[in-house]
Amino acid sequence: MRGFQGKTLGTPIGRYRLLQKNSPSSLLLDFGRAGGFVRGFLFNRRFIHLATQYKVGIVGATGAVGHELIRLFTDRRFPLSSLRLFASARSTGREIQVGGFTGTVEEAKPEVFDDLDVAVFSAGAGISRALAGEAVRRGCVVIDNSSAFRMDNAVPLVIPEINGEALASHKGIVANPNCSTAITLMGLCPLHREFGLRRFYAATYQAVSGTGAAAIRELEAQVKAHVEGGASECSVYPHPIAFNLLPHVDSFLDDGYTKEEMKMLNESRKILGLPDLRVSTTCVRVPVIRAHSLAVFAEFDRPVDVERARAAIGKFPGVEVVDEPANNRYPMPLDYAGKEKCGVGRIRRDAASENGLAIWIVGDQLWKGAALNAVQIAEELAASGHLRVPAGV
Ligand code: 2RA
Repeated sequence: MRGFQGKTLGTPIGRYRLLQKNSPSSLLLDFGRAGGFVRGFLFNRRFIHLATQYKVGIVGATGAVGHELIRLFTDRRFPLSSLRLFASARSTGREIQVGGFTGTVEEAKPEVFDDLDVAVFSAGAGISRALAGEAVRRGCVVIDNSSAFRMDNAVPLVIPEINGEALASHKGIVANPNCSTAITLMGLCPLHREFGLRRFYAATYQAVSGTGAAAIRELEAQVKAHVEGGASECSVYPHPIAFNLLPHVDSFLDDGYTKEEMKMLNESRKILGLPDLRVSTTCVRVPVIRAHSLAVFAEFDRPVDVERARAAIGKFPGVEVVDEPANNRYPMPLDYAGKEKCGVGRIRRDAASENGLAIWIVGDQLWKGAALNAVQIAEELAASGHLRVPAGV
């Protein structure tokens, strides 16, 4: 597909110029007609003329995910008639520049949604709970990156490559999964379709940018202090993160798991449509700037085969296999920062279970684990004609 990008191709029904592969079922392209090209989506093999351009808002535009949302909405040529940036009152008036885009931050308050078609929220569950309902009542579709609505039965929780069909039933809000879940399922879903997933165990290796910009600064300051022989100061994390590992992501629950670990269980069940799936995870924060990694041990209903596993992952959209142990080739976070695809390697039989596979998955948690997945949802909603609040909501 990449080879076609930007090229004009003649077909029996006309000429087209491919601009962007948005998701497995949707391409953004210009279709040649007498007198020029018209822009649209090719969605499930139907051409949808993009007469519409969308007024888009980003709530939480000052954060790390907010910046990536700006970059992706503009770079992926989403049909924008405007892109407005929102945050709390204390950031009002701040100028944000990302790539070739410059915008001024406005205060996120209910009235702003009157004039938006879609808003991506990435400002925490509290803001989402306070403003998402207001936005929908005012006719604005919400794609929510927080945990506020993920487990709400009325809200689809979507990874377009896996359960994009769930978007058709949205009632104004679509939830974006937690980063660790999204990256895990990009590697596990193809194996589930091949062998039938029964349970999985995982250990995560989560980059500090998953906590936010202050955590990146803390890691860098601690590394510098170590090199210069000074003392490490901790404010974001309870312990030093430089040269250390913290088996602690999000807060602890009464049963000893953390909230992050329970998200892996609950969100995986919902996205894969497997209510009885068994999941046990230990989530670990590591001194890596960007891209999460996971060691996953999965058990299946049917007998597994490593070559079939490799082939299934290799043809799944949004994932690539990097698995050449003899050449020291496997996915690593430094290679996946700012990359759309997730990488899977170290694919082998799990020596401790009957129908088990052990795999290693890496993905950019700011992209596939957050901003990219949200923009893909917006693209899929636009391409399928669902980027509007349904009547009667
Ligand atoms: C993290 N769960 O701590 C967050 C990002 N969504 O990495």
